Amino acid sequence: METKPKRIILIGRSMAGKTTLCQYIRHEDLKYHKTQTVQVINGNMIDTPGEYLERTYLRGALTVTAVDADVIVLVQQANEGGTMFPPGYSSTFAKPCIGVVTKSDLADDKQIEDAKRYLTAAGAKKVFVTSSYEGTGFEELLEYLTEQNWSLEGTAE
Ligand SMILES: Nc1nc2c(ncn2[C@@H]2O[C@H](COP(=O)(O)OP(=O)(O)O)[C@@H](O)[C@H]2O)c(=O)[nH]1
Ligand SMILES: [Mg+2]
Repeated sequence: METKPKRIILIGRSMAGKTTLCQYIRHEDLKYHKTQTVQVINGNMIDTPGEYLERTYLRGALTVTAVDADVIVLVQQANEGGTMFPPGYSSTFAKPCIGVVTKSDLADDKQIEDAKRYLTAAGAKKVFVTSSYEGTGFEELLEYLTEQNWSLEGTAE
């Protein structure tokens, strides 16, 4: 089975948990060593500074950084109580786009539902709910990222 490395770019505001998410996935990679698929992810995650999203004049930098990516991951903290992602934001990239809700351990059900809704409105085709502290939600996320055919379901262009 041949897997082409997929480049994954994480976008989200400062403190949303992007770097922790990257680290967690790298750590999982050691655990799931037997599957080469997760290894494909390792080393191919592009973390981005929150300022790129928060400052309008820097948003162009995200578009440029994302040119090399295969999938866009919008990262939303579960208990943010708002979002930096405008509706339809994913259309900026014309790439497959998914959402990750982080820090579910800090949020109640309603907050998690709101966070999911923000990501869906931003254009995420699928949303995963995770906690890097509790280690929850990663199996589904990793499975999705390592599917052979997910690039086929991305935005048509
Ligand atoms: N409770 C909780 N805190 C988290 C989680 N993930 C990250 N954090 C904390 O949130 C803060 C910001 O995380 P970081 O990964 O640096 O965010 P970044 O700015 O998006 O890269 C740090 O203090 C982390 O320890 C999580 O799943 N649960
Ligand atoms: Mg960071």
